[in-house]
Amino acid sequence: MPMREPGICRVDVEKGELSGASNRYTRTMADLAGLYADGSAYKAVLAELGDTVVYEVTDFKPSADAGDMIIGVTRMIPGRVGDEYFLTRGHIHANANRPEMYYGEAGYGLMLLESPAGEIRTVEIGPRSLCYVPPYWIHRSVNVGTTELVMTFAYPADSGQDYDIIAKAGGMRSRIVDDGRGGWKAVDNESY
Ligand code: S6P
Ligand code: ZN
Repeated sequence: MPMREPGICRVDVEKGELSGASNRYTRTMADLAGLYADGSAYKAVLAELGDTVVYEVTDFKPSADAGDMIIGVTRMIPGRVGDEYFLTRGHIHANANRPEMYYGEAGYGLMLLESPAGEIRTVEIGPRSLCYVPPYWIHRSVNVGTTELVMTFAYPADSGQDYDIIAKAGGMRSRIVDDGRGGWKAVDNESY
């Protein structure tokens, strides 16, 4: 393992980004086609949002070596498509036995997790809470609040992401929707 220089990256909670990040990627609603249950609501939100960034990831990746680590920030705007809260694409790590942690910086969200055996878990993430994503679990972030959700994350640098696992299954087993009282509830995904 080569030696590397120590470093510091500042989490800019206001901007929802990692200052000095080496990578940035963004997702607009157009990039999220097919993820939401309500197709006509999706078209309406797509027209309304245009090129607005729905979520953005900034990270620092020192290397892709096993034993190294990627650290970064995910920022997601609040909103719903029909009754379904805004979400990330979601994935399992390509090296599936790699874990991850998420730390809530601002806003209220949850991590929707699904195990290989089909178990579903929802872990609420608010400021100063730390979510553990165990190895082998598919994970997707959902903004169930009314403000931007900002989370710091860290995971092994050789994890990789497999997005097809969700696409091939017709989504995850559950969807996170408005419960009619300003909160959220998990319901079965009928396309699964
Ligand atoms: C990567 C880690 C996060 C997500 C980010 C966006 O393993 O879980 O950096 O990439 O929250 O989600 P997604 O599902 O679009 O990659
Ligand atoms: Zn991940």
